Order: sequence, then structure tokens, then C-alpha cells
Amino acid sequence: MRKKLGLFAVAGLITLASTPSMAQFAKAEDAVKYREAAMALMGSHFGRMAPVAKKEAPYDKDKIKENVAVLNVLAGLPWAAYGAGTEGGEAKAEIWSDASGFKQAQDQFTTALGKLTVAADAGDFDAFRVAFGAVGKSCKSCHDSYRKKK
Ligand code: ASC
Repeated sequence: MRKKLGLFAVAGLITLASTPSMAQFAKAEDAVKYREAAMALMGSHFGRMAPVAKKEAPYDKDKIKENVAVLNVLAGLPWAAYGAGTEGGEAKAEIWSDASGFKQAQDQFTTALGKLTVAADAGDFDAFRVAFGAVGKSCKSCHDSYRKKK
């Protein structure tokens, strides 16, 4: 219960922190750093589940569930850091020139993550694997369109 309340508190704070109307970044560079940090954490928490999805590591329902809960918190973070005038890093110009496409890509990711959350909470391994794959696809498809190749 305590843990759950903590998670809600964190989610509440993040909602406040990610409200676009708040002036959050003093410099464009700060926004770039912030979104790249958030993406790096998302990549870590998503990537660590890959061996389980690939059946290279055992399925631990509770670990997956906890990890997906962390991912849900992280998933709300990056988007407010793509405000006007924050071009830079690996972000392609299309993020700003095709804002509706970028938003659509975010929404697809959010929807896929919602399905992953349902599967993880249900402790359903097969559903987890399918939903995990779909989230990975949504990451890749957004990166293909909106992230500069390294
Ligand atoms: C990751 C990560 C991504 C996605 C993507 C899935 O772990 O860092 O960008 O998965 O590679 O296709």
C-alpha cells in the first residue's frame, strides 16, 4: 500500500512537472539533456525486459509488473521537453514541422504501453510478449521518423 501511494505521489508530481505551461527549461540545451535522460531511462527499463520476452530469462511476474509501472511514470516525461526553440541533440526538425505526426507517434506509444501494462498486471506471459513487441515497434517507428541516425 505504501509503495502504491508513493507511486501515485510520484505520478502526481510528474503531472505537475510536465505541464507544458510551466517554464521548465532555462535553455534549449537543458531541454535536450532532460529528454535524452528520460529516453535513456525508458530504454533501460524497456530493454531489461527484452531477455524475458525473448525467453532468455525467466518470467518473474512481479518484476515485470514493477518495471512496467516505472516505465509508465517515465513515459510521461519527455514530451514537454520538445517545446518550441528546443531543437538539438538527436531530434529531427520533423518533430516541429510535423507536430501532429509526432503527437500521433506519442499516442501510439502510450496506447501500446497501456496494453503492456494490462498484460503485465494480469501476469499473462504470452500477452506480455505480444504487447512488449508492440511497444518496441512503436519506439522504433517514432525513432525512424523523428530521431537522427547516430
Ligand atoms: C529499446 C530502446 C529502443 C527500443 C527499440 C525497439 O530498448 O532503447 O529504442 O527498444 O530499439 O525496437
